Amino acid sequence: MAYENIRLEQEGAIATLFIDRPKALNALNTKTLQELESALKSLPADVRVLIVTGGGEKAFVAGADIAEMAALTDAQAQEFGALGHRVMAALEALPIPTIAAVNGFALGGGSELALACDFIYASEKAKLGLPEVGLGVIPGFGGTQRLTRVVGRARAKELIFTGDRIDAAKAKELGMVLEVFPAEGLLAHCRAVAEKMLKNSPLAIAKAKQVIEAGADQDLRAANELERKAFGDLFGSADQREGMKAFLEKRTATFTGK
Ligand code: CO8
Repeated sequence: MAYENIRLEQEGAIATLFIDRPKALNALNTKTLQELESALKSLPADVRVLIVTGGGEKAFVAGADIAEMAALTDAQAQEFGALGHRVMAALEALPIPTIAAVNGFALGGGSELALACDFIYASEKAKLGLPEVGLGVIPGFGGTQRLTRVVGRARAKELIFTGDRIDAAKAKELGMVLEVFPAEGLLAHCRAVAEKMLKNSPLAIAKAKQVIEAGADQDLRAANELERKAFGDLFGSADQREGMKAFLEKRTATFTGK
């Protein structure tokens, strides 16, 4: 399907989703969010890792589109916020690993998009932040909640109340970003990590992701119960049989995700 503001490129089982509206630093307007929603819903079934990054040289995503938001009524803002939340939730719910490759500005909705991925790698040029209070609003695509779960309440409050723009090294120190790479090496590194994951059982990865996500909002006892059940459920799957058989036969496993 042809999109205007995003681009999906697939190489084997790895897809790279570019937010590609560089003239507005990839700002998320309604059309871009709708395209993202549609692309995430119709991701080809053979995609097993998704990398999300920004088109152009300068930005991952410089936020929600301020020009569009400036004119919204309360009701329209609720709708716009709901659309953004749906996109972030759809990304988070994908049963495959998602990696944000933050290649430049990731501000407001841009940081929120990155935080909805499983983890974030950044280029040395990246600048992250949640500057919404400087516009008289608050993060509206899940930032108050996802950032807090990653960096803790005090750091999240510090970042959100100051609106500070932080560099990749600082974001790594806070645990928002896992690793920092020279700009030209960022996507290659993401792909190398994706290749490693492709060697493992997609079914087991999907289960691990599901349990990590669902368990994060529960107490330890309930969360461990989710793990116990998911672990048991994997027995009898073709991937479990193949993974263990391959180990015993001292060969590389060939997983089918079944
Ligand atoms: N929205 C719309 N247009 C943008 C945005 C944006 N977020 N960011 C940049 N642009 C546009 C600029 O207006 C400019 O357009 P033009 O060339 O037509 O003037 C073009 O992109 C290039 O930008 P700059 O000239 O400003 O480039 P600089 O290198 O000078 O600065 C910055 C880069 C620092 C990234 C700067 O553009 C900036 O500060 N952008 C805004 C960052 C920001 O505040 N982001 C947060 C937005 S609020 C948000 O994301 C809320 C999310 C939840 C919404 C929930 C709604 C219910």
